[in-house]
Amino acid sequence: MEQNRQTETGYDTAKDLQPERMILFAADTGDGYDVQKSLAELAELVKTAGGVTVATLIQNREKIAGDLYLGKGKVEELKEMANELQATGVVCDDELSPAQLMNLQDALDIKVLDRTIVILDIFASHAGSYEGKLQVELAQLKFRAARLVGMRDSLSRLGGGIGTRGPGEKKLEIDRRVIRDRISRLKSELREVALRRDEQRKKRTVSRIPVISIVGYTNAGKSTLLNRLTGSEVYAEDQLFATLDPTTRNCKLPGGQQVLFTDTVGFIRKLPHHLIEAFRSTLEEAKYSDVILHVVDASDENWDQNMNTVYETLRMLQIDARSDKPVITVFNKMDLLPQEEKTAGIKDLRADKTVYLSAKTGEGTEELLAVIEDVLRSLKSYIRHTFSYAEAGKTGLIHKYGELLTEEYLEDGIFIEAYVPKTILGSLGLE
Ligand SMILES: Nc1nc2c(ncn2[C@@H]2O[C@H](COP(=O)(O)OP(=O)(O)OP(=O)(O)O)[C@@H](O)[C@H]2O)c(=O)[nH]1
Ligand SMILES: [Mg+2]
Repeated sequence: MEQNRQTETGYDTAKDLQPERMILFAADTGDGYDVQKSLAELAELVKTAGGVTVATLIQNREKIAGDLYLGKGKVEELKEMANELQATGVVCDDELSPAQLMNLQDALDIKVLDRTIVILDIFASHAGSYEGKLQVELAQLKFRAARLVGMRDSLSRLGGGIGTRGPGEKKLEIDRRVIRDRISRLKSELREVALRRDEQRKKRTVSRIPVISIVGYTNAGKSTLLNRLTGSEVYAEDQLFATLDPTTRNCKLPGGQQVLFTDTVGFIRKLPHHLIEAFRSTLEEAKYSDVILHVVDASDENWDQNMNTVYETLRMLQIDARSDKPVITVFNKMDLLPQEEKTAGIKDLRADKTVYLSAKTGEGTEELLAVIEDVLRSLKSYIRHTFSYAEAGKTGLIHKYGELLTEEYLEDGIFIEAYVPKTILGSLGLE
């Protein structure tokens, strides 16, 4: 898919540039964090942003250096590597401070980026909707404003993302005040979009069709699963953050019940703070759902860490998975696992239900649908009651929102056996 590419500095850069050759680097402070794996993920991010990784460099050190992030000797080594490999830039796996960024740029004399810039860059090029574009711009500006603190003439060195040229004279003219004004305009525009979305949500709530939100690490297969379940053709691609805009599709469960599935932006470790703030209303989709469908790529060797990241991000968004609403964890891409490894040791103790499937082949999706029906039923109460004929309105409610098992017209009233949503028990006088 041809994407409109608008990078950190606002230039359209997709067309004529050679892929940037990047060296990735990180410090290993021995805090138990797997730096090797994190760099592998960073390489995926760089690839998605249109660059190639030509080498990686890790330094073991107890503390991150405040001035250069790495030690002086290591920076020298990085410089030699860059010369040798004709690298056009370096990418740090952590977010660099403005001082680190400038000092490194001085020392290396090539483009210096970090994980946050790369992620912002990807979001910028993948944003499709009006809201998505506003959100990305807001995140970029807030990020830029934060980095402007204490900087004057070195601004031109903040050369934006992969494939991006320096900001140029025009950008230098943008001072903090302009940025601040633009930020408040964007915020008010976003508030309006969010209001409109709230209204849509309310309509959905009134219709009482259960909403199931699909969450998960980026590239876990969320959109592929949505397509599989609802027969739609949402963009799904082997790249990070393919989806940024929430998409809702409806689906009829085998038992006949209508449900809505919502697919949205994926999570990742170290999701930039400004992005979370800007994308809050998008990321919070899950808050307004009845059930959370957590998709995990079981073929990723970091599946358990990724799972934790998703739960942590949900917590950060104040979505208290499980205590609020049921969680169904879907271990996806089972087709990629060798037969003997299937399901062995792969589990999620935090989920209410677990399903193993392949969104690609479709194997296991019937079971998932059955589990969804089961879980939705657990959100309902079983009732057996005879309503007087004067209460016909109540039986109407049951027809509309419940799952009717028996209805008999007797002398003294209407006998009903049904599953009804717990939320309408009050209106039925049965609480
Ligand atoms: N082998 C295999 N590949 C899968 C399966 N499900 C998804 N994929 C592939 O995984 C990649 C990512 O799938 P998406 O559906 O775009 O993943 P996503 O979770 O929506 O990703 P983002 O929107 O980028 O966060 C695509 O290349 C899919 O074809 C599966 O069950 N088996
Ligand atoms: Mg997707």
